Amino acid sequence: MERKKILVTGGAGFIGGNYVQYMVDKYPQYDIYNLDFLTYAGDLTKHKHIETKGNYHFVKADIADRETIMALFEKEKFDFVVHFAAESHVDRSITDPGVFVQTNIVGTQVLLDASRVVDVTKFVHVSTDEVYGELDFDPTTFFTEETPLQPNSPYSASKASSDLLVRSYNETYGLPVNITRCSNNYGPYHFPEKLIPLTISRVLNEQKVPVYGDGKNIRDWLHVIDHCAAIDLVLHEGVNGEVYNVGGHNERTNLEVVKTIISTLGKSEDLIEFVKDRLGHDKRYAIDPTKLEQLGWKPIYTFETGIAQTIQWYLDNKEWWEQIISGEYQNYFQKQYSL
Ligand code: NAD
Ligand code: TDX
Repeated sequence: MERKKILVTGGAGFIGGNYVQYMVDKYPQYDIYNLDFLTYAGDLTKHKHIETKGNYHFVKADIADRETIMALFEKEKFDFVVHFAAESHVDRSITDPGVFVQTNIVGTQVLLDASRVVDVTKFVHVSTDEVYGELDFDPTTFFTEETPLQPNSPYSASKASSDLLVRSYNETYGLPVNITRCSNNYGPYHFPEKLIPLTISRVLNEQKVPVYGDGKNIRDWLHVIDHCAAIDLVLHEGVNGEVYNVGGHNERTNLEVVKTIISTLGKSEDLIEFVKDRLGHDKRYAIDPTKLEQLGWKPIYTFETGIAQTIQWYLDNKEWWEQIISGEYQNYFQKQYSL
């Protein structure tokens, strides 16, 4: 296979980090450039074992820093861009939306401009099912690629805006693009502000787990490695200009997820604490992945096998998440919850 230069933005975060490791291992003939600003969500310790491999490179930069990004693209002339970098947490977007506009919208536009200048052969924009808004509890309804965009949180509004910019660069300038819209991910290196790693880490420490509202909201869960494989497939086989939904039909209420973790760890459900609901809390997400399946994608994990693997990973990698929850995270947690 031909040598290629791939820029992965946000490769120090959860999904981008897993994707970088997946690509470095799978494609020794590709040079993988991880560009990340190392915000609170970025951490490079996860890449210690690939740093010595000749095909991994790291660049610290803000995607919204136009001058730096333009200079980097002109120097490296990337073949592919896979764009993960974003502010990703819905609760943070409710308390501080400004940085979501700056990173998710302005930052994406800077990357699109730079990609045009060097004629990248594919720009994959990693988006989310949250841009479609919410579904009601009718289990026969799903988000398809044709569902209208109706984002409800500042986070999802910023992602929908970036999706529209990506679409417009394809229509207007002919930049080759794909947009992927995945459901909720879980797996190794998930930052412990999100429901699954927050629950695992708190249950292991015998601390209360905050469940918003009545716990009946539904999310459609996918193991991060299945998401990485989907993005790899879209990068190589995706039809120019197309959107692909990614999901594995794993709908669970939040309460079911929390109870599964508690029982796997052999702890008491008394740890559950119902707290006030998230503002504008989307009721249900559920993905119809038919279009991606037709491209040849199939997930390897069920929710049961994936959550078991993930819980074991958090048991085996305590030092990674303990170092996170002992730092600045404490201030965030105190402000967000009063447990
Ligand atoms: P994350 O918060 O774990 O990681 C984001 C990464 O982006 C971090 O390493 C951070 O340092 C970096 N970053 C933030 N601002 C930056 C900037 N201005 N310049 C450069 N780097 C910056 O996020 P994640 O959960 O891994 O999500 C990655 C992408 O996948 C996001 O675009 C998100 O919208 C999308 N997504 C996430 C999920 C999910 O369940 N987590 C599902 C579907 C789609
Ligand atoms: O403490 C909590 N208690 C709780 O009940 C937290 C953090 C969450 N929740 C609920 C809210 C949601 O219904 O659990 C569900 C999942 O919450 P998050 O883990 O914050 O994920 P979500 O808001 O669904 O968004 C995630 O999936 C789509 C990612 O963070 C996004 O980046 C992605 O686009």
